[in-house]
Amino acid sequence: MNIHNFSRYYLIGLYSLVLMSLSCTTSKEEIKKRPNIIFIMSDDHAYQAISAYNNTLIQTPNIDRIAKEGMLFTNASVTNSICGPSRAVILTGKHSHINGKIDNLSPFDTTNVTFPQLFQKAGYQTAMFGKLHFGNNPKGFDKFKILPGQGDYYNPRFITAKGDTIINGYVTDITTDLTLDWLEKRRDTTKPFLLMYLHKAPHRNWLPAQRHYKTFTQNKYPVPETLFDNYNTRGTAAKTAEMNILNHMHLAYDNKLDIETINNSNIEYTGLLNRSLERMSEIQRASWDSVYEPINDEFTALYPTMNDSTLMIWKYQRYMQDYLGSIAAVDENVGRLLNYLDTKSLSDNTVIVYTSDQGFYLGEHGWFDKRFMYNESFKTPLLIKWPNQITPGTTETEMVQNLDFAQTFLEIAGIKAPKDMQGKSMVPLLKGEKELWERDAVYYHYYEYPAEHAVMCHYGIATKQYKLIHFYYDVDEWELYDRINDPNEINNVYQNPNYSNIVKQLKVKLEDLRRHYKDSDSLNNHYIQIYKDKGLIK
Ligand code: SGN
Ligand code: CA
Repeated sequence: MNIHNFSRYYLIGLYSLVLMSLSCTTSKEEIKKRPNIIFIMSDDHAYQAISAYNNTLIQTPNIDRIAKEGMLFTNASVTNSICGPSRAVILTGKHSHINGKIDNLSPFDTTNVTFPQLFQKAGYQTAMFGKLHFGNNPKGFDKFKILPGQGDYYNPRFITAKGDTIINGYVTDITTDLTLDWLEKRRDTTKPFLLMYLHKAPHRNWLPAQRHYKTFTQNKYPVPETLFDNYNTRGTAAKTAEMNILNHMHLAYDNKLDIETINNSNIEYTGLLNRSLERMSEIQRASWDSVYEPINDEFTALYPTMNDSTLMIWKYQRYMQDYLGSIAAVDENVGRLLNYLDTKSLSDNTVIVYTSDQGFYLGEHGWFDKRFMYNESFKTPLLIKWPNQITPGTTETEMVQNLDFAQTFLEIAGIKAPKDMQGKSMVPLLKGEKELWERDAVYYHYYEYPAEHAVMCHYGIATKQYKLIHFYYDVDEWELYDRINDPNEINNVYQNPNYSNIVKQLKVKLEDLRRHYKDSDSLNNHYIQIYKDKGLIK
């Protein structure tokens, strides 16, 4: 090589190096500018208990702030209304029958690809704090501290990559402390972050923070229209479900009474209540007793005069006091987080999502718990704030599902979503580009049966106007609800001749959806066989 050629090659080499390093810096800079995402999820938080949706039960000013500064979804739902499965759908962007986590009984299959893994690969910092309920540890997180299983309200144990640790205090406050500590001290500030901040509250058995005992136990709440529903116009599943406040809510475990003094048949649940309180320190317990013991005395005096109706109302009030009391701490802590982001000037480039792993019954149809495709358990709260993208104070009525989170977050972060994810990015809705959004029906499938609360297996389709449900195990029953004319879903009009054409059309649509999402009777049989193999059913 002559000197001339040498300097030419040398210059070309140098130029490429400069270009390469420039493009690296640019992409690092680009990555840094990507929005942070904070996914806040509570466990069993009914939309009815968020004042942005309904202000007759509780005021949640901090959660509401997310909608005030962003978007409130009034038609968000889950694909399978139960904890672990909902979380698996969220992380994988795939229906339960595809990701394999059909119920709370089996562990999550960690060979599934989850969106946090993709975020981590793309240069995001990732962290998870609070409740996961998977039966194993999450993949794709730089840092996690999660509760084992359901976790405890008081002085809870946390699982970390380095082993378990017990943290004294109240779970909702602790989950926030961990989150703020990570944001403030532990993350790599040169990278954008994805943070999953997951509350255990207000899951059963609804233990509030000490500071809320007094005020909430004195409150009286409006009684829902359908509290005394007798399920006459519904099928077998509604009649046989074991989640009626009068008949299935435990006076001791749920209503926190020392029931041994009242009714011996409930003794085992006194034990359960004691188990949920036994983690309390002496001071915590004394504070609990000072508020809850007088309630016990009051009930003991009232009990002989009570009939089914007065007992139902009494139990409903007790249920609401503790359930809403445990939400008060969630709202305060969401406020702590929002204020932190403001103070640190992080709010402008952070997307904040507030949702629940499913909806919940607050006495509608006489129920507590969830699992059904009926309204209160199917619908989930969803509030999203994305500064400079979402017009503040917008209400969105389009049907979105927990299935859509993965692709939504990936699109926001500019990461390519795998082709086999089954949701739809909500970005067009968030940006107000409704014309780019197309969806006229959503699919649902619940499996965990027989199990606590005895909700029969069912799948179904919901459009904005109708809901068609097929209960297919132990019974073969169809139900149709006119969501617009019968929002309380009191009248099953499946047999009504006026709706026969609708039934026909919806069945075709349902089969299309099942094909589209790759669900089928043979897959049902596969899961039924697994239950049989485990001895859960005969
Ligand atoms: C527990 C509750 C049930 C609840 C399931 C599932 N019973 O088993 O009432 O339906 O969790 O909830 S309890 O006696 O342990 O409180 S989920 O949100 O985790 O799916
Ligand atoms: Ca739940």
